[in-house]
Amino acid sequence: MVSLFELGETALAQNFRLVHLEKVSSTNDEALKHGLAGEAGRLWVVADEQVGGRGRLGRVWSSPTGNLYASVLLIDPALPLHLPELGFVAGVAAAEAVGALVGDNPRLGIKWPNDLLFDGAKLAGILLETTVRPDGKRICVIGIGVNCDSNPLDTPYPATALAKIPSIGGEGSEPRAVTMFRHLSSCFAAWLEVWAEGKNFAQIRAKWLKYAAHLGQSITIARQNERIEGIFKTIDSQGRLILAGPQGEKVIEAGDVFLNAPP
Ligand code: BT5
Repeated sequence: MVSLFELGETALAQNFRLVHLEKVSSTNDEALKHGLAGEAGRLWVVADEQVGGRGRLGRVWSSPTGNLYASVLLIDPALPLHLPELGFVAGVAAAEAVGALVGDNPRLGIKWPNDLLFDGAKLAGILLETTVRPDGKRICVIGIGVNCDSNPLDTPYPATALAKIPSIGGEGSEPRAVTMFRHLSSCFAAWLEVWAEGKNFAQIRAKWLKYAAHLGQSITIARQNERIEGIFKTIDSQGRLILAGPQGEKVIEAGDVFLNAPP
C-alpha cells in the first residue's frame, strides 16, 4: 500500500522518521514496541484506524478511519522531572497545527491538561506515556488523536471534527488526516526544539496560556472520588492547574475539567 502520510519539512529537517500502518490496536503501543526494540527515538507511528485506541485512565478513544491517530516516540528526551511537560509541548504543537488550517481563531482553545477544543467541543486528545527500558533509558510516547472526518456522538463532553468547521469543510485534494499530520509533525518538531529539554518550559507555558480555555472562569475538577470547584487562575511552572477557591489556592496535578454554568 502506498501511504499518503508524510512528515512536514521541519520534522524531516530534525531527523524524525515515520512508520504508517493501516489498522493497529493503538499507535501508542506500536511506538512503545519500537522503543523497547531499541529504537533511537524521533519516530512517528501513524495508523488509519485503531481498534484499541485509549485515552487517559484506560478510557476508550473512538478511532474509526478518517481521523488522525499518531504517536511520537522519544528516547531520553530530558531529565525525568521534565517529562510531564511533553504533554504541553504536544498540546501547543497540536493547537498550532490546527491553527494552520483554521487561522488565528479564538474559537480554538486548549482545555487543561491538553484537549483541543473548537467552540467548546473536543477536537483532539493527547496521551503521554513513559516507561523505562532494560538499558535504563526512558521511553516516552506521546499519542495524539485528532478528529478529522468524524467524532463520536455519545461522549459526556461534546466532541467535534475538522470536517464540521466551515473554513475547512469538505475534503480537498488529500485526506484531512494527511494534511493535519504534515502540520502536526512540523509543529511538534519546532516546539520540541523551543522546549530545549525543559530549559524553556516557560515559553511553552506562555504559549499554552494564550490558547487556554476557561481561564478566569468557574470550573469543576472531577477526580476519581471528588469534585472541586473554583476559579481557574493559571498553570504553574510545572503545568499544574491553580484553582482558587474559598479556602485559598489549590494545586491540581490531574483531573478532568468541566466549565460551570453561570450562576
Ligand atoms: C484523551 O484522553 O483525550 C487522550 C486521547 C489520545 C488518543 C490518541 S490517538 C493516538 C494514540 N493512540 C492511543 O491509543 N491513544 C492516543 P481523555 O482525556 O481520557 O479522554 C477520553 C474520553 O474522551 C473518553 O472517555 C470519551 O468520553 C471521549 N472520547 C473518546 N473518543 C473521542 C473522540 N474521538 N473525540 C472526542 N472525544 C472522545
